[in-house]
Amino acid sequence: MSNYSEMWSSLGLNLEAHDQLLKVLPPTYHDVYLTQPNRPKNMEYFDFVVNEIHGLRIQELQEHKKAGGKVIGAFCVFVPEEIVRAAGGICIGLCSGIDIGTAEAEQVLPRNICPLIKSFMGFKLAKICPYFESCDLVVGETTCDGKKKAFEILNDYVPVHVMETPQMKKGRDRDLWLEEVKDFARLVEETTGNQISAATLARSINEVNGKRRALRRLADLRKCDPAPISGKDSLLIEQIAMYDDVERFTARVNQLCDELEQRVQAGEGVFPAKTPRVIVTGTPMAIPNWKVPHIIETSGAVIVAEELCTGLRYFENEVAEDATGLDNMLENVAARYMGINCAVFTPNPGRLEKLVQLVKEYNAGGVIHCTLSFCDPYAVEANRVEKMLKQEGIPLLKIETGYDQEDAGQLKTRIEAFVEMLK
Ligand code: BJ8
Repeated sequence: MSNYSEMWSSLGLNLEAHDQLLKVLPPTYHDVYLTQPNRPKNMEYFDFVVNEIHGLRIQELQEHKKAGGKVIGAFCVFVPEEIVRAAGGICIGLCSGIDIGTAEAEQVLPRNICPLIKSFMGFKLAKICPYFESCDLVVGETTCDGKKKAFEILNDYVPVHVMETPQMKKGRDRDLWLEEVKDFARLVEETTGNQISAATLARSINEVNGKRRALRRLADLRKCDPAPISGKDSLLIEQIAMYDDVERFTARVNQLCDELEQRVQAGEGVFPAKTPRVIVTGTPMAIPNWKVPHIIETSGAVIVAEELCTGLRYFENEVAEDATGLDNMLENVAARYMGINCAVFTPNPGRLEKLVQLVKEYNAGGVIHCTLSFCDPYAVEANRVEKMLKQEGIPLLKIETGYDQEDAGQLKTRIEAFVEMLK
């Protein structure tokens, strides 16, 4: 990475702590990613993006801000990116997947809280995330209790707007969500100083749908046996989707898919044909949380799909593009997001049905349910998942883990035994 020290200090980062973070990433990335055999050539772009994770993209955000643009950060896939883009802003995902800034986070949060929440709080309090420091506004949501209450604290350090995400999917919940989306559009207009018009929103919907279509194309290619790309590489792409430039990212994913199509035609894959195929489901795996996928794919299985928010939940539904007026477009935007099957909804049958459907479509032998420690919605919903998969005769392994590596050996033993059973 070139020397970005001046930019990082102008953002007010704690350079010493930030250096520590940047030292951890390259060796981990090397071991997890660069040692994989038969990687598609077009993964080079995504390697480059990770290599420049706190460099070039941050520079782009700063240039955007210098030209009068605004940056809006989000913690959940419920925040409608198309609205931010329609007002000329850039929307970036802020969820963090690494144990850092823990001491700072524990000054304001209980010790026993989901690591994802602790991580984003730690990133802000320890001043080590240039994405966070680039934000003019951050957007939280009332999904789980931990996040909801943490946003009150986060608001002491950065302006936070909280969207009320419903807990059910009845008519009145949908009405509430539509109002939230409209309020958000007004707030984005105020923040950016730009009005959202039917034309800008239509273009933005189309661009973000384009990103979703490219990711779906990639997902569809993973239905083939042998799998033309690893689950780890696919997860990485899904993580990068949250913060890279939309049009460039879409073009690169499509370019990768062209290569993967050729691989499929030639019968080439990253693992031999008939390698046990698994689907991962549960809490999101924010960058750089690659622990469980790495263990799975070094234990004799290939991950063929992620029923995660860093996965299918992020791109499986599109915003309908049939509306003409602004109001109808906002209705379409709101409706698309209500299709996300997060475990904070009760009941949440869509997620269970989807999982069964995915196992068939992707010809998977089993499911690995992965919950972050102290995440009640997913840990409790694991019971419903287990019941449904049992009825369908689909093998399931349930895992609960955090961001540390302490349980890596134990997880490997359990995952190897599960994969052996699938064989
Ligand atoms: S739509 S999954 S991104 S809320 S892991 S913080 S739920 S205690 S992240 Fe999520 Fe939106 Fe739902 Fe997706 Fe709480 Fe659980 Fe932590 Fe979680």
